[in-house]
Amino acid sequence: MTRRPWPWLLGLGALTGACTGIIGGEDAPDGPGGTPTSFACDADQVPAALPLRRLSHLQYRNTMADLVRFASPSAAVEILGAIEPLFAQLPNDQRVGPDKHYAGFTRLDQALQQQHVDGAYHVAGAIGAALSAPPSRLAELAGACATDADAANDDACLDDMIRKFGERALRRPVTDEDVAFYRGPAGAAPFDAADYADVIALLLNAPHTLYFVEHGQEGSDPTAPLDAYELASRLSYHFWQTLPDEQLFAAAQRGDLLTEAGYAAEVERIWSDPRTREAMGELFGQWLDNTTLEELDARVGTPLFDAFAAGYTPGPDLREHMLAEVTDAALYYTFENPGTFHDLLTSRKSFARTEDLAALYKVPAWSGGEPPDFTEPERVGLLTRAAYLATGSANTRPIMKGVFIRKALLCDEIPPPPPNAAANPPQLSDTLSTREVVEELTGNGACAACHGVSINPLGFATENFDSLGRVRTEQTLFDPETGQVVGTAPIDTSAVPRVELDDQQVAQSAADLTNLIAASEKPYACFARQYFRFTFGRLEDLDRDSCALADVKLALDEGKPMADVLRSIARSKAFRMRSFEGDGARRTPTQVDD
Ligand SMILES: [Ca+2]
Repeated sequence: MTRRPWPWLLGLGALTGACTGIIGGEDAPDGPGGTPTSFACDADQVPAALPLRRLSHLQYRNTMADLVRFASPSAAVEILGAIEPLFAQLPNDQRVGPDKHYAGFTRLDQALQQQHVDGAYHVAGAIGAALSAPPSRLAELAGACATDADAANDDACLDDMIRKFGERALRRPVTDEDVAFYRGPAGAAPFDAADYADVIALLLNAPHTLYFVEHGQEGSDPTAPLDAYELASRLSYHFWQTLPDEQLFAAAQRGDLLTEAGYAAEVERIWSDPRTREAMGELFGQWLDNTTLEELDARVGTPLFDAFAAGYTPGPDLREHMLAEVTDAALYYTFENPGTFHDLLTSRKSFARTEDLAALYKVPAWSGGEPPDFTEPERVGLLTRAAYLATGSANTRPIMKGVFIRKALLCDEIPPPPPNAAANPPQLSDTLSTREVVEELTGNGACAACHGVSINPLGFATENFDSLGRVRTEQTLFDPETGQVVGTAPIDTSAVPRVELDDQQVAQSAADLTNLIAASEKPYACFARQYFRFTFGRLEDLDRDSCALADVKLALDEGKPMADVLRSIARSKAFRMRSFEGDGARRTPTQVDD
C-alpha cells in the first residue's frame, strides 16, 4: 500500500475546527435521543383535528382524469392528451416531514399558492371546454337535450348534468341547493356549449372536489365517525390515490360502508385492484427515497471518475433504476410474494429490472417472476442495495449512509449540524481510505458526539461497497486530478452501530448491521410512523395518535405479511373517524362548502 501526504485535504481541516467550536462544550448534544419502539393505545386520547386537506398533486391529476373518463369515455384519451401540459402549471408538492431529505411525504404539504389556484382554474376551464364541444361530447355527457334545437328541455337537461357529473366531482350526493348554486354561471336558458363549460369548470373548482371535506356523522363529540361518502373517499384516495369508483360510490349510497361486513368487503375489493399497487408504490417510493443520491452519470468523462468506474459507464437513468429497485423490492413482498417487513429488510434478491443495475450486482436483470438471488455473500438486504451505496462520485459517503439509516429506517432524531459544518462531502484522499478521512474530519470534540456515536458507524458497515454499489475488498486510491492509481487502502467495516443507542455490540459487516437492525424494534416502530404520515397527511403525535400507531405496530409485531399490515390501517378507528379541535367543541367547516 502506497501512502502519500494529502495536500488537497488541507482546506477541510478548517471544517473540523468549526464543528468543534460551535457545538462543543457542556451544551453539546450527546447524540440522538432514543425514540419509542412501542405505542400503547390510550382510547381516551383524541387525535388532533385534521386540517382541511387538499388533494395532493398526484391525487388531483388522477381525479381530473377519472372525471374526464366518466364524462366522456369516447373522447377521454384525446382530451387528457390535450390538457396534459396544463398540469405542469400546478406546482409539485413539496416534501415535508421531520427532515427535508429523508422519509418526507409530499402528501403532508398543505401550502396553497396562487399557482395552485391558477393551475386548477386553467385545468378546469380546459376540461369544461373539452367536454362541451364538439356537440357529440356534450351529448355523451348531458344527453341529446343539451345539443338539440329544443330550448324547452334545457333547464332540466343542465340540472341533470349537474346531478350526474356533480355526484362524481363532489364525491357525495348532489342536493337541490347544489344544483341551484352550480347552474349559476349559465344564467337563464337556452344554454349553449359555453354555459356547460362554465358549469363544469365551477364543479371542478369546488371545495368538495379539491379538498377532503369531512364533517363526520352527527353526535359523538369530540370525534365523529365519517359518513359513508367520506369513508369512500378515504379508502379510494388512500389505496388508489383517486376518487371512488362506481362500485365504491354505490356501496356508500346503499349504506353498506357503514356496516362492518360491507366495509370489510370493499377494503378487500379495493386492495385487490391493481391501482392499490401503484399507490403503495408511492408510499414506498417516498419513504425509501434517497434524495441525496446524485445523478450517476454526472462525472462521466472526468479522469478520476472514469478511472474509478473502470470500464463501467453509468447512464442518465441509472439513478432512477436504483431507486426503482427499492420500491420494487417493497412491492414484491407486499403483492407478488407476500412477505413480512423483516423479509424486506433482509432480502437477498435482486430487483434490478435493467442491465445497468444488474451488471453492478453481477446478476441477470429481473423480468418478472422469481427474482434472481444475489450471489455475492456481502450483499445482504436493503442496506446493500445500490440506492443506498452509490453517490455519483468516485467516493462513498459513509455519513450520508448513516444519516439515512438513522432517520428514515430508525426514526431517530439527529440534532442539526452546526451552521458552518461541512456542507460538501469529504474529498477522496490518495493516502487514506474514505473511512479514515471521515474519522479525521469528525472524530474530535462535539462532532464525535453525533458522528462517531450514532451516524458514521452505520455507514462504515457498508464500506466494502464502492460508490457504484459494487463489492470491493480494498479501496483503490487515485490521484484526483489525473485519475492515476496511486495506491490502495484497506477496508474496515467493523463498528459499533448502536442501533439501540446503549448497545455496544460490534458489527463486523453489513450482514451484522442488517441483523441488528432487523432484530431491533426500531425499524418496525419507525415504519408504523412512516405509514401514519402517508395515511393521515400529517406528522404523528406519539400520545394522541397512539392507537393508530399501535394498530400498525401490532400487525408488524405479529409478523403479519406486509399486505395485512398495510390493510390494517383501514380497519383502525382513526382511519374511519375525524376529530374536532382540542377542547372537544365541535366545529363544522361549513364555510368551505360554497
Ligand atoms: Ca335543448
